[in-house]
Order: sequence, then structure tokens, then C-alpha cells
Amino acid sequence: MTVESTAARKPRRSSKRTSAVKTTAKTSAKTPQSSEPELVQLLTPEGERVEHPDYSIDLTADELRGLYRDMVLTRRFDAEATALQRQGELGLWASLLGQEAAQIGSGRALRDDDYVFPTYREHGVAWCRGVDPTNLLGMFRGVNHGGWDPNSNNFHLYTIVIGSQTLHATGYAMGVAKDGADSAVIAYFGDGASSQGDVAESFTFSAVYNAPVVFFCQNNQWAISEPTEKQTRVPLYQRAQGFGFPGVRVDGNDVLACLAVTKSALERARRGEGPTLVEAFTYRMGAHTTSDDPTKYRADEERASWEAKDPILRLRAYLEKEGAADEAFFTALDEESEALGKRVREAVRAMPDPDPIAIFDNVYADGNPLVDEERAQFAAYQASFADTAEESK
Ligand SMILES: Cc1ncc(C[n+]2csc(CCOP(=O)(O)OP(=O)(O)O)c2C)c(N)n1
Ligand SMILES: [Mg+2]
Repeated sequence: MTVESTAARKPRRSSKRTSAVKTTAKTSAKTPQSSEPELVQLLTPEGERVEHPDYSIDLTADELRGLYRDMVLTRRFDAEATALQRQGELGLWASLLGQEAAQIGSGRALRDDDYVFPTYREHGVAWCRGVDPTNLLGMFRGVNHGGWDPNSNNFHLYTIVIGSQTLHATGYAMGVAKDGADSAVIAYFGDGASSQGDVAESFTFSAVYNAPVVFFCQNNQWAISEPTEKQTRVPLYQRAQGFGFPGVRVDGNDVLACLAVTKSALERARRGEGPTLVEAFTYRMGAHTTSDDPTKYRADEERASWEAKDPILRLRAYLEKEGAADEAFFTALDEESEALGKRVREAVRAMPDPDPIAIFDNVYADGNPLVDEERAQFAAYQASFADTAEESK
């Protein structure tokens, strides 16, 4: 079962200028393996454009380069964060390596007035929303509880409690509908989260209330050390059918397909037709977090097979084949990447340690007697060290 296609766009004439190259498909899409469920793909791992009967996309060379730049910079930022954790600058990091296309494709499908509810791994979506990457790192360094104002970019704070943000998104979407707005809401979650009761509840509520929400599941094949087979007996996108809304599986390593499918689902939500489940079929190339060692539970061959489907390499192959990007573009992007890495590194190292007592701030909007008591106890405890320091003088 797939969602409806986006409205057919007017075919554009291709120009000789590379800046106007079209992403017209040259070959017909085939289901990757006949035994596998349908998977929407517009760009093969080899960088060939293919057609899909329900989804079309028509991007300029400029837009294609933009998607490529987003993915490259996101990957560079992610690599820097992993390195910073290894150097003791961050307590933890959850890498998005391998999931750049799912995040940039879906992130670029959004309008500014749409609202995003992420997990803890949506660094690429944050990038698309204009959240400064350095703001993502405060929580992972342990110096704040979030790091940005969700309402500045319509990008909610990272959520660690697995699946809970799908309920927040559903409630928010019901509010959007009541306001009569035509914006949409998107909730990100993982294959593991799909087993949570919260996700099932949000599917039920959003379906019966026709909430304008897109459920974007990045099936990266693993929930820490648990494979997807331990989450479901059916392909995840088919779950939606039982709740009464459409589900679609998209090649999560194909940025064009992720963009087209998410756009279509968002438009459906805007039209008041209710939720859609998008299953982006992808792979977590790195560890679950920097605290995890995936060699303990998965084979090297599996990772290697997904390396051949790399989302960035396939778009680069396409850009080069089409003459849509030249060496100067790639060189300039390399330099921009290094500058981003340096900026992030310096910003993290310069983050001031918070006053320990600040942990009690913002627990309740209007204060709470128990929290006040705990704050006072902690203040006395801290003051006891000052006395000791005085005595030892
Ligand atoms: C309610 C809840 N249960 C358990 C955990 C511990 N936990 C953290 S990440 C994770 C796995 C999530 O897997 P998935 O949803 O596939 O997302 P991924 O990490 O692969 O992006 C678990 C079980 C948690 N954070 N919250
Ligand atoms: Mg997962």
C-alpha cells in the first residue's frame, strides 16, 4: 500500500547550463528483489535516476547540489562530534552515519511552519531546520538539558524516551487542525520505537482524529543490539494499514525518494486526509552510540553490503554523470566541511560548565516545595566544601 503521488509537475525543458539539469529518470524502477516488499526508489546505489509510477521529482542542479552539500556537512559534523566524545569533550554521541539521505530528504520536504518532533539522532533534520549544530552538543556534553528554543525553528528538543514524541506530535497535530492551519507535523522514530505502546496509541489517535501528522520511521535495522526481526513479523510500513492510514517504504539511502515521499505525505496531511507512515529503509553504519560496540552483535559483511548503498556516494555519482557539479564545487565543499568541524570543535571546548545548582532550575514552571527543599539541601552540601577549604588554609 502506498500513499498517493504528488500532483504531477509541469515538465521542464532541460537547459544546456548545468545549473538547470533535471533529475529526469532514464530507466524504469524495478523492485529491488521480487521477494521483497515494494520500496520507492528514484536514485539507484549506482547513481542512476529511475522512475516510480507514484512519485516524481524535478530538481534543478542547484537544488541537487544543495542536497549533496547538506548531507556532506551533516556527515562532517557527525564525525566531529564522535571524535569530540572520544577526546572526552562529550559524554555521549549518537551518530547518524548512513542515515543522511533519510534525514536530509525528509527535512528538506518540510515547510518552515511545519513542526518537527525528533528522537536523539536527527542531526540532519536539525540542520535543515536551521538549528546551529553547536546547539545540539550541549546536552551531549552535559551542560544543558536541550540547547535551543523549540519554537524558534519549529524543531522540538531531542527526546530520549523512546517513542514518546509520537504522542507529542499527534497532540500537536490535533491542535494544528483545531486552529484551522494548513501546516503539518512530523514525528521521527526508529524501528525499535515501533514496538512501544506510545507509538501504537499515537497511530490510533492520529487516525481517528485525522491529525495532520507524518510518522517518519527510520528503520536502520537495529535497536541497539536487537535486529528488526525482533520488532515485527510484517514490514513496518504495513503496520499503518491496520490503523487505517497509508504506509509506504522508501529507500532511506536515496535522498530524492525520501524528499518525494515525505512531500507527498505532508501534502496529504495538509489536505486534511490524516496521517501517513513512512518507513525509510536504511542502515545505522556506526555504533548505536559511542557507548556501544556493534562488533559484539552484528557481522562485518552486513555493514559492507550497506556501504555499497551509501547515500552520499550515489548522489555524487549522479551529479558527476550529469555534469551538475564540477571539481571546484567538491573542493569548496571540502573546505567548508573542515571549517564547520573546526567551528564545532572550538564551540564545544568553549562551552562553560554550568553552576551545579542550576540542575534544579526549570523543573517546574512555578516552583515546587520538594524541589525547593532539595535545592536547599544541595546548596548546604556544596557550602560544606567551602568550609573544608577554609579550614585547610
Ligand atoms: C522508553 C525507553 N525504553 C528504553 C530506552 C533505552 N533505549 C535507548 S535507545 C533504544 C533503542 C532504540 O532503537 P530505535 O527505535 O530503532 O532507534 P535507533 O537508536 O536505532 O535510531 C533503547 C531501547 C529508552 N531510552 N526509552
Ligand atoms: Mg533503529
